[in-house]
Amino acid sequence: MSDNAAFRYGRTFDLFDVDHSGSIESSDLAALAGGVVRAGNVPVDSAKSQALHAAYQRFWEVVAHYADADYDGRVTREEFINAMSSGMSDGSLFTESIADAAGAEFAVIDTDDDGRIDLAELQTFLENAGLVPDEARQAAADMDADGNGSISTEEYRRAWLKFYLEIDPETKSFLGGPY
Ligand SMILES: [Ca+2]
Ligand SMILES: [Ca+2]
Ligand SMILES: [Ca+2]
Repeated sequence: MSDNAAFRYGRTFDLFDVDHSGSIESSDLAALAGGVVRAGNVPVDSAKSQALHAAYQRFWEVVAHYADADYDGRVTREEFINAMSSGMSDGSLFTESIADAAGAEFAVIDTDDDGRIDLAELQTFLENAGLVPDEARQAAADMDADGNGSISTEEYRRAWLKFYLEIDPETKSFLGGPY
């Protein structure tokens, strides 16, 4: 495993271990989903919120399937990095579950349901998630790969897959953000 890969897997682990317990659990993914729902300002009992929670739990099940070597319901940093470096991240289950989760997130951020995320919608979301306005503006511009002023589902999905699967030591977490 290259240093870059180790860095990226560790960064992803830190993103998922929301409660800093030293392992990823189902409850971490529920907390992540809750944060997205809050930042998106959608009701917690809405269909969008429920779809997002369900997608994150499916993602957790995929991670546990590959990585929870001792079946204790927790994926330690070592288990996660071992799984990522031995094929989990190449598997279609993993990439499909990321795409699935990204689609559910997209729906949360697309507040007017027009099928695209306007830069203003994304900036509002990112600021709610804790970014300062300059960071949010930059992150939104970076995600708009074709520069047409809005984020398509494809642009959103690609940004996430790139975060997980491509080597980018500069990016500390998703879009520089805290979640
Ligand atoms: Ca944890
Ligand atoms: Ca929209
Ligand atoms: Ca675009």
